[in-house]
Amino acid sequence: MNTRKKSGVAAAKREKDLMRVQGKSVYRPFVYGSKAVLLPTDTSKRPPNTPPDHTHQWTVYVRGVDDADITHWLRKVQFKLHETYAQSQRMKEAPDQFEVTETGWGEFEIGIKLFFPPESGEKSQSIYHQLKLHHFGEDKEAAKERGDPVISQLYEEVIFNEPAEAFYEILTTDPASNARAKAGSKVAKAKQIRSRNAEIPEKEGSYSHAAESLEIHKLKEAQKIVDSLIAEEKVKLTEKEKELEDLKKLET
Ligand code: SLL
Repeated sequence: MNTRKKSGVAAAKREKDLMRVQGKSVYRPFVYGSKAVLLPTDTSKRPPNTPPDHTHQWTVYVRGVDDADITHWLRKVQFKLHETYAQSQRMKEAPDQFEVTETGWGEFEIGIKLFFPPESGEKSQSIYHQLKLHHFGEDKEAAKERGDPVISQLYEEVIFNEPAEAFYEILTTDPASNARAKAGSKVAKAKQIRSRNAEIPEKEGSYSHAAESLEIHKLKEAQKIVDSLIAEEKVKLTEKEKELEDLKKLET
């Protein structure tokens, strides 16, 4: 009897937890991509048992912006490699880093499946990353010359529309980082604020407010050009309309 009552209470709690927070959308930013370096040809300097035809070592990853902790909303990541790799599906679960390091010779598309905490009630989401081993873009010759690693990284955001109550709690409070912050670590506190905040970081950085302001400035400039083009077209249209009027008058 008692157990039935208890399970009834638990079921009611589960139901409440899965209720959705109406009208709220929570955005969580992250970066994903790959970094590749050339392997030395000297076998003594290569990682042990590297097949002779492998030319590069690479890492594919999913991370928080500026390495912010994202494990409260991202629980597991599955990387689907090319079938030439043994066990091509690699599941990475926190506290492991969400990354896979391999050696190889070719570029291919990597499937990345994001898994959210069970209490979120959210389905997994898939994204795709094109592994890059060779330099690309404008600076590619110079980058190759310098022997830079080949980095291909993208910024992305997961949107949780009307998240489940329990998940909304998790998204907006983090007991682990709260505890660290309480323990007096300034870094932990700063990290907590950064990772808890759906906003773009204030500081300098590729996804900062400074970068955002620049982007807004560029968009405003572009808007001005578009506005002036529209104004020109309007003038032309008025002229054409007048011409048409005149022609009509001539006809009658
Ligand atoms: C290509 N379509 O032809 C691609 C396939 C496959 C990459 C790339 C190593 C596999 C192994 C590897 O680099 N596979 O361990 O043998 O470029």
